[in-house]
Amino acid sequence: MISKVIEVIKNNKRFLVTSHRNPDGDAVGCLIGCGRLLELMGKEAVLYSYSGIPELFGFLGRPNTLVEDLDKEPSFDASLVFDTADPSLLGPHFPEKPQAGLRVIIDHHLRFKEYGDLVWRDPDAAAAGVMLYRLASALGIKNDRLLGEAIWCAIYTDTGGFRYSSTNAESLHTAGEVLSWGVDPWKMAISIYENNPAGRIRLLAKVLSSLEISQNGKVAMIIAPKKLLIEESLDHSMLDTFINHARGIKGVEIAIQLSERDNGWKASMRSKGNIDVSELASRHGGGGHKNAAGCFFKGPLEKTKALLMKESEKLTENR
Ligand SMILES: [Mn+2]
Repeated sequence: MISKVIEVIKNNKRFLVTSHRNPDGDAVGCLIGCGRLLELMGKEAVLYSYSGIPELFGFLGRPNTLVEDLDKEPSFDASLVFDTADPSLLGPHFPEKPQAGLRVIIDHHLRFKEYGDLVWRDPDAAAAGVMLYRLASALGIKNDRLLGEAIWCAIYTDTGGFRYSSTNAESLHTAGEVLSWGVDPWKMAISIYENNPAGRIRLLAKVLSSLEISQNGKVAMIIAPKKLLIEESLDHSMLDTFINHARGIKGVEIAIQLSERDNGWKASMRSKGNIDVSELASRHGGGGHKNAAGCFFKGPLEKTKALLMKESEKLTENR
């Protein structure tokens, strides 16, 4: 499939590049990295992220090709959509044909809702950023620090700093390659993991104080009510990775974080080893990867908690 994506890039001029809403490091890395890749090839790229780019990733730069509104944009030859397994995650304003042109989906999720005109999927890729690197290699683009930083950010965050089960030979090899383009790994680490607003650490303390562990000791749950974010004037992206503390408990095999949204609770799930939380998430209309998945609940907190505790405990016992 990569050959078809390469053909589309080579044979066209004007592209829309986008990724999922509430973008993580992989999504932002792909957005900015692909924009840079196209620029280096002399193509025209417009970058769009429905919910903007979190401040955390400001160190990657803010390309002037990033737009907030697609309404007035002339048509595109093709849209390159990264890291998005479900079209609803593109936000309500994502253009339909013909404005969007050929819709090309580049994704690495295990569970995928069929959409797009050309789909290149590889669940073995540790990050969509690895697939972006494959594209760059195939197109002969290398030795660019800005592209390298974006790819590094994508892989580094999606593997949790090369710790998650998705870490493999290719992701490490790719990271090694982009380091040789001038990426400074310490600068990246500081920017991503050691650059927290103080309020985020207070928020972490409050969220962790909600910790509950199941009877069998294998499921840990933490809760992030909206008011805690409001107190610290922080957005939801600041909750990212809190769940790893819950998963990091000895004996815990599944960690769940419930974070309050306007009309319900977003459940993030993380697992250790062979437990597939994407299966659990997909039962409730969500999706993700084997060890990292999510879904949404409209119901009240207590009911959602009880249901998820029960279902997760069952998952840990059925093995
Ligand atoms: Mn990803």
